[in-house]
Amino acid sequence: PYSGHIVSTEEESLTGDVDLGAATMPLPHSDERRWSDTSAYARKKILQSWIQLPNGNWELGKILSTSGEESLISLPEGKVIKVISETLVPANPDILDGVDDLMQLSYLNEPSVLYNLNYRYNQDMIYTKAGPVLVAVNPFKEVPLYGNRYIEAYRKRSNESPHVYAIADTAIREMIRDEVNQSIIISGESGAGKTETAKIAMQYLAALGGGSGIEYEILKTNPILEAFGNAKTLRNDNSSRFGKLIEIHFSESGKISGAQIQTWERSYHIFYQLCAGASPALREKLNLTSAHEYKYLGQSNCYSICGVDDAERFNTVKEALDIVHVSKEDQESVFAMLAAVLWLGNVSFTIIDNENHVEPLEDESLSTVAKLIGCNINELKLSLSKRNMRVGKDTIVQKLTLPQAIDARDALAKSMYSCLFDWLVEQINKSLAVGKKRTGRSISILDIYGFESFDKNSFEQFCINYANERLQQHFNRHLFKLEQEEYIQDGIDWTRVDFEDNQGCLSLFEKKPLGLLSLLDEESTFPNGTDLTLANKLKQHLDSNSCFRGDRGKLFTVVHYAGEVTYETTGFLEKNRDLLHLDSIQLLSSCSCHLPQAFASSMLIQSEKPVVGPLYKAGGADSQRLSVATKFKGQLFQLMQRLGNTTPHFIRCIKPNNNQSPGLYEQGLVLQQLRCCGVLEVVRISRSGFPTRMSHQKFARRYGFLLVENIADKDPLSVSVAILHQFNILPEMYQVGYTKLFFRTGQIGVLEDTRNRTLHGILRVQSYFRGYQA
Ligand code: AD9
Ligand code: MG
Repeated sequence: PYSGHIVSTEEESLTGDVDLGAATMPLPHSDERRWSDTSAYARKKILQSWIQLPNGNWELGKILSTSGEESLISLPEGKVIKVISETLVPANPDILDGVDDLMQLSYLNEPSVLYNLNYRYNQDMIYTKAGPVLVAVNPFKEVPLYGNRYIEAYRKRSNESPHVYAIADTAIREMIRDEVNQSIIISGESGAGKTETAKIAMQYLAALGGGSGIEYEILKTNPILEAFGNAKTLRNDNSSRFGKLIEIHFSESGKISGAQIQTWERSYHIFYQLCAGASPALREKLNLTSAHEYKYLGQSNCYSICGVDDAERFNTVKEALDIVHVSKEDQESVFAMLAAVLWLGNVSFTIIDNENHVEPLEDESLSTVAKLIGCNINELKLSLSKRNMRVGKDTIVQKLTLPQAIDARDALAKSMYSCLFDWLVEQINKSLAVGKKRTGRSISILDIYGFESFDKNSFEQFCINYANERLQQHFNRHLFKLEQEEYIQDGIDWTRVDFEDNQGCLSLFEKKPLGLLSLLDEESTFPNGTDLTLANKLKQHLDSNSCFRGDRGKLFTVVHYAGEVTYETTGFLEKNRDLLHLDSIQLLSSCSCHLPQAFASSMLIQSEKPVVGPLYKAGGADSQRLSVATKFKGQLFQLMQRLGNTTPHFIRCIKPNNNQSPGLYEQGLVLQQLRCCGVLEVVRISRSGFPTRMSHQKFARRYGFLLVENIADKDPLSVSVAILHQFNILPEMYQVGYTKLFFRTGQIGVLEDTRNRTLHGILRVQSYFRGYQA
């Protein structure tokens, strides 16, 4: 029934050191992934093959026979089908089932990779290596892989299976050995397990570097940042709404001496926790009611998370705040700001004239906000109903319509919350500060949103994917460096190794003045700019770029390393302009409470000191502020600079299903993530060099007997070179190093064929004689 079904997959292959020791060895590494590329000999040896079912999933079949262009395959449930041999994808021998490094697979094609991860996942082996990268598949249940016994085993290196602990251990060792800072870069989709993985890594570092007590504080930053920075989303009950880099500092003796945290973007479990867990006295003071009463919290109609007790969590957060030395008074100010944000969301408006201008209703919400932030109620009213605009040297006052007033209200709430988050991180950093005695040694853990591609992609995906493009380049360059080191060490000419980089796509984003970011900023400054004029502008200037494609209307497509993503410009300009107005900043600075004042000054600093790039003048707005995209780019550059001075270790988290349920492994979903997080890219990169390596000795031993000329007494290098010549292997297909031979993919296949044919001949002759003797 599946006959003639053509499978289309990307090219891929395998790499690594080939060990061709015994005659019963597994098939050598080769890039044979299609039947047609498979040598005649290999075809005979391949007993199993992958068949793609109409639903896209791969199934393992036994090859019964092959005649002409068709093969008979038996499937597990006893069905026998006829398929076009072309569509078969070779499967690995059973002996390789569940290998702990994908590079050990003989056939490194997509179904084999998927199968291997699944095989391990079914046995709770959620970690697998892909060369230098650790792949972690989210178990969505507790797995018995953590805790002191495991930490001890990895510290002593008595357990060698892939693990986050092993990565953390390597980072510590390399930090001490090379005196170079390290980083652990964790990426993956929402809900894939990045934050959990980061915590597991921190746990290991704290266990090994602990002693001073500061490690305990560092671990306690997790519940605080999760309360203030995480929220329940459709895809993850505990989704981080911010990116986080935590830099853990070590003393000369390898003990933790402090830490620093950097974050980007933010949001909220804490609101629910506050509503559920505040003491009666605090409730009274903040005029708190239940979460149901707040408009900002009611938008999703979800007030609780299965298995989570918000009140209990609130106590955990308060304890953690004590531990990182946030004073009780400051804690109370923090809760007052939270309550103010909640009440602000309940402020409503009433129309005051026949031009639809509005002003806030003077009710409990408005008065509570004014009380909590310590401002005059009339000033609060003014700032939510009027806007001062500078036109040339004059200032004019504009009255707000309902949508404008709602925007102003929400922008104020959002920026207060984001300032609060930043302020909190600052307090934590003060508490964790290393002090003057900096040793310069650190391990940074980066927990950052992975590449995203949805049916509809907007400004958020645009920024996230741009960041991932940068991280991917960091990753590529690191792999390239590792490869290069090996080539140089063995004295071969590495300039002949071409690595395809993603620089093209990055330039599309960053080029000035004609790149995506510059054009976006330019259009954002035009008062008459719209989503459509932006789309047209991009198409007009970028259509000749091979990484860009203009589509109809507001759509455009970017060719990312992980695949094409089509973006829709709807909302781009608005999201890129920073909506907060000077009036709101002035309001905050007039408050009598210290937190709002601190917020106002940090907002002013932000708008006056550009990190990177030109100042952005919002059309019609009143203060000079950086565009969101430019700020994002500046932060990204700072991040890359910090990572640039470290030895990176990569962990890729994979989400095996979208239901957050254990034991369910969806092939299509996993495959798409393997592509996005660059695991298949590792394979491609290794393949573009000389991925097959064999020592001169091994090569001479294995193929020496094929030589016509008898030079068996010569040294392995001469024998190897003689073999290469006799078989006319083209010079561009191999390189001779000091200790090893390096081959392009597939080259060993020819030699293997000849070797095996010859061996079979010898065996036949031998068995003939044995038969004769009997
Ligand atoms: V998001 O981009 O912040 O929305 P993350 O951070 O990738 O996302 P997170 O670490 O929060 O995902 O993991 C999601 C859930 O998966 C957790 O709440 C756990 O229930 C589950 N998980 C992840 N890793 C593990 C693990 N190693 N063991 C057990 C896990 N459960
Ligand atoms: Mg997270």
